[in-house]
Amino acid sequence: NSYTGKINPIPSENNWKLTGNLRFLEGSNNTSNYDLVPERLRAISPLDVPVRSKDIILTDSDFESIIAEDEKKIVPGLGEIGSPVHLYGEEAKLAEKMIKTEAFNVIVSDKISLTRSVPDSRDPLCKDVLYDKNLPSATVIIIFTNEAWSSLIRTVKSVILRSKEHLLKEIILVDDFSDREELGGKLDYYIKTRLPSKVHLIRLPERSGLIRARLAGASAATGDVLIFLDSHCERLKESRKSVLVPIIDVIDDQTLEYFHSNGKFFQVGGFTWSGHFTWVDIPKREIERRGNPIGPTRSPTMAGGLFAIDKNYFWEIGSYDSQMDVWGGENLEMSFRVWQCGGLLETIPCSRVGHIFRSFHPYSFPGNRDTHGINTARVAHVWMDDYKRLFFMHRPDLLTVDYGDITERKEFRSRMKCKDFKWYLQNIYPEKFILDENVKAFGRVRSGTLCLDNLQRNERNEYTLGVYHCHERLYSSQFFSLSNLGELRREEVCADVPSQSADQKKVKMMKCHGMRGNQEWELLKNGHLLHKATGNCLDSMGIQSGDEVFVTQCRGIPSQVWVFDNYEPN
Ligand code: LR7
Ligand code: MN
Repeated sequence: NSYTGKINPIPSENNWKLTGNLRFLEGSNNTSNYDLVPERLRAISPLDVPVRSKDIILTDSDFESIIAEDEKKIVPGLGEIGSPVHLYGEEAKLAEKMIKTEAFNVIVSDKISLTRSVPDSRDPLCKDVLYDKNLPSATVIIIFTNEAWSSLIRTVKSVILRSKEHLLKEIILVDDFSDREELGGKLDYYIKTRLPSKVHLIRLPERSGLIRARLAGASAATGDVLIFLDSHCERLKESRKSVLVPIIDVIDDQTLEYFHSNGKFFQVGGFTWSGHFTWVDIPKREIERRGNPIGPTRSPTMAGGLFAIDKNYFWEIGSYDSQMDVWGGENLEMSFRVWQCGGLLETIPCSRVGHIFRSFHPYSFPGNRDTHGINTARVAHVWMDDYKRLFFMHRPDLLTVDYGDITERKEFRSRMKCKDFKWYLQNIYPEKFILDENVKAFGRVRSGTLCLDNLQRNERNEYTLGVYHCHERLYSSQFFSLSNLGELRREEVCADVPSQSADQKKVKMMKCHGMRGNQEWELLKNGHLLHKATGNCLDSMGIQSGDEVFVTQCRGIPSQVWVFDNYEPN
């Protein structure tokens, strides 16, 4: 067996032997789906697997000694039941250095057993659930590009260890053109010698991005259900048109501690108008609808990485937008598409998957393109109808970007007679605040030459409301709405004057609670913004661009007059 760091594919007989596990692909017949897969990814036959030239020749015994070295690093007992691992001295320093390239602590990961135990983080009620014996079989698809060795192998082993043998048809690893040495020949060798024969590896012939990597995995799958990293098939049997996601537990990026809440609390997926996935509380109406705390819980969107879907339904419902690059956006695309085209997206509370949340991407973005932004522009154009105005208000730069051709996706949408985005907002996500609909006023809020402004604060934290020179155009930082509930608000945060706070007069922007109270304002005929609970008015007296506004006694003076760009008639 040979392997070099070179990634230039040279087909050879030799390589086919290396990846003998790929043989099953010959038998897979996804004829009806196949044309949905981009041409260059279709040719996933053993002979097309990239082959390495022979600069460095590693033999089986070389691999054996490399693997033995890995095993020596493992400290038995460390990290068991998901406990944290702390490093000291030189090792801690080295780890810190490596976190800068890996985005998580590989030194710790290397020390933890590849089959370590994790806590059972499920709601205790889950233990009493009886599952059907006969369930559809599953293909687990794990994609990666230049991932660290030990965490990758631990992922595979945890799937094998925690799945019912007869339900796990196969695991398909899709290598999105990694160029790390250890993911080359060593991985082939490891799979061949250390993992069950149902573990297969697909090598993509070029860097394809996670969307096309998943498509490649899906096109090779032979199981009934596709699982992108988890196994919860029982529900799929009842309802074929469901996309199911687990509760995602957090594995700490520094200590690899497996965190979990008390088993009962979890959130579902939302989105921001700037095109990002967010977590939101389960709406009251949904808690009532699902009845049982461990029942499938509808989610407006999903995080994207971990889900299960009926294989045929995956193709029927439009698989993925294969023109999306590298990373980002495909999760909202799939979420909107599934709901708008008649499917369901549900969280299965008894299903848990841990995930290492990294603070940056340890892999390259070819061309340094903002793939998240560009992919999301595609989502906006295809799925969001007029509501894309709100996305592009946040990202005017993307209005002119080349986002490629979307004809096929639009054709899919009309062929499938998918519902529009308004329907989605009204029926699937009625809690979502629409900045310029069903509000009393919206846009810039002007007092002289100054406008209310978030002053670029991080809106996840509380901040004090300020003003800035009015922009010529309406940008997100100056977009405020006066809602029908009387909130002076932005997408998630509301102007609040805390009744007990020490600096009574400042206005805090904090999470909207929807209960009026300290977040209720009234727009008076004279343009004053009256804070109902304190009876004071919003004032810009004596302040400059960049300063904070305040509330004070209402006095009919110009600094208390605020003019919105738009007022709703009524
Ligand atoms: O070009 C690439 N090719 C790849 O194969 C880029 C990435 N990848 C692989 C990568 O090696 C990894 O295995 O794709 C996988 C996901 O990449 P991450 O781990 O960098 O992504 P993430 O966890 O930061 O991002 C989340 O959002 C993404 C949007 O495109 C994807 O949907 C990810 O799968 C998704 N991850 C999750 O949903 C896990 C839970 C996180 C949350 C919330
Ligand atoms: Mn991830």
